[in-house]
Amino acid sequence: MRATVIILCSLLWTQSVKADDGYRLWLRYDQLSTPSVQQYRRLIKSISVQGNTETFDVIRRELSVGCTGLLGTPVIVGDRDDASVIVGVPETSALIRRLRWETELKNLGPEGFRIRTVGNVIVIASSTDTGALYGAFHFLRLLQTDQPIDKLQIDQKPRLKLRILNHWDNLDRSIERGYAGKSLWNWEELPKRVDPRLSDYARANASIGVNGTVLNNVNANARILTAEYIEKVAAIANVFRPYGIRVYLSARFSAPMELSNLPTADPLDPSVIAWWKQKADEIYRAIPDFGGFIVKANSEGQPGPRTYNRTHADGANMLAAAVAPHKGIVMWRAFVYDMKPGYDRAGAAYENLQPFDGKFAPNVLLQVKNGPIDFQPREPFHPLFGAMPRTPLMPELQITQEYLGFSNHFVFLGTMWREFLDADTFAAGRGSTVTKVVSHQRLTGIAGVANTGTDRNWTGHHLLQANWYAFGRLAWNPDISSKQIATEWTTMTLTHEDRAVATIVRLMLESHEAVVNYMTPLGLHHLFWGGHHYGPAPWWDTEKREDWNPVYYHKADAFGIGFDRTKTGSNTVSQYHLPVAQRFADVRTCPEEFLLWFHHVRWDHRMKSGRMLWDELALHYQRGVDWVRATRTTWASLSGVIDPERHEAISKKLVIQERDAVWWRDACLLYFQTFAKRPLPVGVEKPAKTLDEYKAKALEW
Ligand code: GCV
Repeated sequence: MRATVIILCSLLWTQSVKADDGYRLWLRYDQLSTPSVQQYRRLIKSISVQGNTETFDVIRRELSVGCTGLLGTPVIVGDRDDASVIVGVPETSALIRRLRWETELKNLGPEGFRIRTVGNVIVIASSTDTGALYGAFHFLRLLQTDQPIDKLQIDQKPRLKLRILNHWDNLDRSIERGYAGKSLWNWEELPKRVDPRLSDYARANASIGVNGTVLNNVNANARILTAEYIEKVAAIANVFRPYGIRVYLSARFSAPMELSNLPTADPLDPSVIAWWKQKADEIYRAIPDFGGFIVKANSEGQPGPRTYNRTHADGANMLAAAVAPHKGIVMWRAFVYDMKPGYDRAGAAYENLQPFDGKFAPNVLLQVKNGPIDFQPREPFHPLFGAMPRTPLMPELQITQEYLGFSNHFVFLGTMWREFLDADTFAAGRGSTVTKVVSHQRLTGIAGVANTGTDRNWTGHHLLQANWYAFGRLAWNPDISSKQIATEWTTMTLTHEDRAVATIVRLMLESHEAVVNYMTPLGLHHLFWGGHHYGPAPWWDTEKREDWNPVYYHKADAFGIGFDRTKTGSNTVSQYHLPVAQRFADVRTCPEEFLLWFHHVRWDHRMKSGRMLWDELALHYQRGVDWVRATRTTWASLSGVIDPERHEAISKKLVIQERDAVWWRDACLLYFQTFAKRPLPVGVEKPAKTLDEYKAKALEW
């Protein structure tokens, strides 16, 4: 008897750890071996998807593949009324009509859904087929994460309306700040051939509630707006539509000049206004549900309304008027930092845009990066959040890891985004968190700069799929905990083994702090090698703009280190509401993780630990390295629980991460030591190379 059990167990084991290339992401529907599968088999005998749109076809396929795979028994999927799971909308399902849920479904909105146990039947209902699709994915997630399904009482709707991935993809298929291969959009082959992978991309997004994709880089090429490319974009839109995903484009502000030889791109010029209107009409003829435009204007060399002495609001509103008749929107980026020399870049976007609060058209959102500089490993929240109550603000997060070790370093970004969303702006008193600010506007949304590419595993590093997943889950519900996201993702993607799940989740939750420790602890920022932003170069001072140089940000000198943003410095701390501004401005109350962001502090400043700043800084760097080493050991102990292919690929990445963490620690400490002129404290390892060696050659990825 015992022998049989063991043989059975090991059979299941081998099955669950067979090689996997990661392509299936979190949508792996391998047979479950958890106790709950008995209940699932009992309650899911047949499924009826009641509706005849392409989206209902997607639901049918997904539930069929998903349930058959997970349960390990064929599940009949049809449209009969006597099925054990029924999916539909009131118009298509007699059963759902009989339940009289019209009011509730209406309140849940077009993307919301209800999942209820009604007698012996599980009903997945919505007022639209897209909502039903989200419900179907939610239901599958319940099975994938071993949740009971006998008494279901679920009502859900997304908290943010626009949940959009921004692809910084160029037309030659390179990706700006992309580290997972080439662009998924094969412009040369389109529209004739559409890569089947695009449906898988759309499917993955739909499973986490992402409902929009900006196809091209915000550093935009005007060609995307030509008839030739609109046809290609339309072909992609056709693939995405059944999955509830709209396409959006980055619009180059000077396109009328580049494509039609207009003498100007002045947003108040009638010929320019007419050009954009015609362009919008042309796009909507090809793509009736086109989402709208995103614009990077007057930033890092991009054209914009300022060139013509017009305001950002003039530029945004002109485009907004062109798409408004089609219900399109404009996402105007707040990443604007051209200011007079000597100005603090962290305050520039606020200076440029806050005065225009209330001046933007109703279909414009201002897209604001989470922090005031540029996707650093840790930044305080952007002061524009809470400062523009009459303008919809849309956070922009960076899923791709431009400043976080590309696709080499394991860092779960859910915790970083949680920190940002939970930050209290005090805009309307205590509790005015970023989540609250951005979810209580007339138009709501969130954007994430994608980390996907043509790599077989999509994101270049298996564990970084979790960041794509986390973005979608937070966009759907910005209050969901990092632990929940990490647990869901791990269980769906890597293993169902409880202890292993707990271990991996712990590592995920610790990972961001660790990376901050070995890159930019205590509020340091932008210490990166110029251009590629991979390794450290705190000594860098040769960029043409002052604020592209690390020395501008850390300001290390014989006295101390850090950027004084208080009254004695740039005073951009005053852009925050009270009491946040006060708390950040006082060196005694400023959270230590932001100390050097807001203050220039003496090397021997006494920290909360009782240590002096220099020692504390050095120990943070060491702590980061120690974490990566410990993680390598922990990861090694998980071999056998995770399939060998992914286990080994992740192990290899951790080797690189350790090399890099050591490099970061040594390069930064050796350099800062030239100012601090103090020995490394006990517990910090001696650097492997000299400072000159670190300066001579960039860290390679
Ligand atoms: C798309 C940073 C990046 C740029 C990026 C820019 C932006 O500066 O380094 O690659 O350009 O942000 O967000 O527009």
